[in-house]
Amino acid sequence: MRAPRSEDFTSPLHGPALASRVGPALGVCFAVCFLTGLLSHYAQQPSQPVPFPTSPAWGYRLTQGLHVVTGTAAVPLLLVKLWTVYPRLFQRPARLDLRHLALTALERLSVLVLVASAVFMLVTGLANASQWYPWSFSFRTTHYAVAWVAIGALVLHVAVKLPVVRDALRRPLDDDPPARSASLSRRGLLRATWLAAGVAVLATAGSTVPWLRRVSVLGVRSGDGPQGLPINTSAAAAGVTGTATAPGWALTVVHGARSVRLTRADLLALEQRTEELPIACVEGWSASGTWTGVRVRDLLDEVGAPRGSDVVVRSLQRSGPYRTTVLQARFADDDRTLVALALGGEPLALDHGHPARLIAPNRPGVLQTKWLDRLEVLA
Ligand SMILES: Nc1nc2c(c(=O)[nH]1)N[C@H]1C(S)=C(S)[C@@H](COP(=O)(O)O)O[C@H]1N2
Ligand SMILES: [Mo]
Repeated sequence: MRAPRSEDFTSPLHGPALASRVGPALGVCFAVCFLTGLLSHYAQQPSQPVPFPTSPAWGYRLTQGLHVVTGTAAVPLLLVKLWTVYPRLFQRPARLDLRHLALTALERLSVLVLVASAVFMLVTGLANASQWYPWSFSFRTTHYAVAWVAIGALVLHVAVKLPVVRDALRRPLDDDPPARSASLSRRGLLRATWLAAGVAVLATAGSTVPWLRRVSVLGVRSGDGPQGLPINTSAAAAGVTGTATAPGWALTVVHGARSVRLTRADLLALEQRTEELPIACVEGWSASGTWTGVRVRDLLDEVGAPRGSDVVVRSLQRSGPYRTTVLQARFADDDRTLVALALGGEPLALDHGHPARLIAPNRPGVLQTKWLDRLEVLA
């Protein structure tokens, strides 16, 4: 017995011919995933040097949908890519001088970092999209930090491999004689790869695209939930069933020494506005709703808050990362931003945030605070 060598892997499915055709598709998925991920991370920063735009209202819905769809499509692409190149792991260094050995070791290390970080990104991303958290670290911070490692290693990898890719793409796909016992041709594997990526896209895109819902077996919570809208955290899970249904509930709006307390009846007596706005969850699902309620700007006027003020939004929830959010001035001043009291013409369901919830255009779902308690204007 001896350890395998790269020459032992004779299948035409290994090597640059396929790697350089699957690689670019994988690179595009990673690039789209990285850019949309940066955007999503920035959108969730409480303080933003460059204010995040409030228009188009469906912008975050599109970019986060793309994020999850390209990440899912990357899974079969990465698996095939690894299959095409793994015999290189067994390649002996061509020469035994120190400089060559060091370069080989460096190249392998960079590939190791790339593969490990890419697998980490896809596994944590998919787990998060299916609401499974088998870890104790903060998902967003870690997923964001490792993204930089992955993209850095990817850029290096592309730069190093560009000549090999160019050379392989110049040759026809089936340039060498078919292997005697090959049960699958290069063309065959390539077709199967595009098909698998296409199926992955269809299976998740329905979380964003309503008419794809029926084929989206992997789409998480696409059509369910009361009032035709999915639920992420229920009132029971948030521990607010009691406080959210208490007859004494009132929304407090505070600006410095001035404050008002508005019961649901008080809020319903104010001018009501109706806006069509999506909930776009970071997990990739999104759905549009017709929301009716009071403009946040009208409430801020009640306590004399000037335009351009950030607002801290607090919910009745006592623990959990989403119980308070910062509503940046641009969102607070946007005419479409509401304290919603109704959804689809019916009073807001308890799980959608009764007695009142925040809804703003082009804002990550995780910041659309439910079960409101207070709005505090920041100085
Ligand atoms: N107070 C509070 N608000 C919250 C959450 C939460 O856990 N607590 N979850 C957020 C998330 S992650 C999403 S996607 C939306 C979902 O709103 P929906 O359940 O009405 O569809 O509510 C947001 N508002
Ligand atoms: Mo969410």
